[in-house]
Amino acid sequence: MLIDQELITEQNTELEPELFSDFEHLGAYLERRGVAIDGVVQRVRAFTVAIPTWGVSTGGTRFSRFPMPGEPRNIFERLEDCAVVQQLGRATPRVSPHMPWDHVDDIHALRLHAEALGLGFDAVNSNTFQDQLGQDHSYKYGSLTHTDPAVRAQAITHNLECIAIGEQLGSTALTVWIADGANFPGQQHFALALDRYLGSMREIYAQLPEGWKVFLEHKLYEPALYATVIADWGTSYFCAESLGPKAQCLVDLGHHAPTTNVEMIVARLIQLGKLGGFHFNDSKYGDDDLDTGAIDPFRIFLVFNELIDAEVRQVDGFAPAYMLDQSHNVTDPIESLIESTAAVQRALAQALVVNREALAVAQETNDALGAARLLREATQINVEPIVQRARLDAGGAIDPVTVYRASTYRKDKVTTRPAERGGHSGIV
Ligand code: PSV
Ligand code: MN
Repeated sequence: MLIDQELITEQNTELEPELFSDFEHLGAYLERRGVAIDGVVQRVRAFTVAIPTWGVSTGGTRFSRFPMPGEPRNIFERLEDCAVVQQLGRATPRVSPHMPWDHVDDIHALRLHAEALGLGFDAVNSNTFQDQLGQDHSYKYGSLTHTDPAVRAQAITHNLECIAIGEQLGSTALTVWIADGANFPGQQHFALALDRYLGSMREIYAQLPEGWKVFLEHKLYEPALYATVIADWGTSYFCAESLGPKAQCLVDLGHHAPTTNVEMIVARLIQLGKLGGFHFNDSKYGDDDLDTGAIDPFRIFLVFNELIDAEVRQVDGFAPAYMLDQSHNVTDPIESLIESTAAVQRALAQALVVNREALAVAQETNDALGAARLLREATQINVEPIVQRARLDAGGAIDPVTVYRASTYRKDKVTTRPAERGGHSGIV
């Protein structure tokens, strides 16, 4: 055990009377509204979200990175920290690796290490947005869309390697985000670049194993500052549709212009049968990668409102993959990931208590205020006892951050994980 189980039990025993009383009160309140609290708890308990391996390291900005003492230095240590998040929160049993950041020679050993920690692997993320030491060709002017076929071939090969690694790890999806684009008007021929992307992606798609999916992740800008090849959900949808049924669109909440109606994009992709999954995070200005729900919890609720709507309507093939994609610059990543997981669970619980029959009536009768009230009411309900109960029932901590702070986990790691190098810049 990474965190002393005694500590969890001790704290849970102390908090249980208060939780049970709040839970009973909330149960009675929801019952009056026609919602059975136990059903909501079960749904929250069944929900899982993957953790990115890079999310447990201290993040950085383009100016600097301030490493945290005791932070993990390799994938094996990163998995340990992911296991702590899972031990306390019990909603994050899978990790999403990023290659080559998580590269090891013995992939089987990595899988066994994860299994011993009670973890499995989610989608593998490829990386053709950075050059690696000793690499034949540079991605400075693009990867899968590069004008030079040799560069494209190198990027394709890397993605195929990611699939091969993923197969050994027990993963069933590849996530492709490319940084390809242009900094200047005229620099890149828009149509030809997209053609080249499709050509490259077809080669990757053709090698997807049985039961695998490929997620296309769009992003408006950055690092390309004038135009990005896969900039929006429309382009992503077109590409996914052109590639075939195994290709789906991935929505990273931070990858849109500030006022974009992301929940509507989600609804559109659901309707078109192409919503593959999410990278959850929050932002105020750009792709800030802040903790989910830290800035605009209403937005994540509205996203879940669409997801639950799809579920209630039993939309064919609807099974999105959920992941957190955050950069923790000023917090202990373990704490941020625990809090962010809870924020996602809260949004789910709130979406589950929306009175959908009443909402449908309000929509059909053009009762704009009535419809808005139904959504607002759901977000005013304090669903915390549901989230806490789900965690407790699953064997986690009622108040995971407090337990983590009472533990000596990070302090111990400061000794056992001496820093390997100083701070450096870079968004990860
Ligand atoms: C790009 O900003 C992104 O959201 C992609 O998912 C990357 O793989 C990830 O961040 C990590 O840098
Ligand atoms: Mn992302």
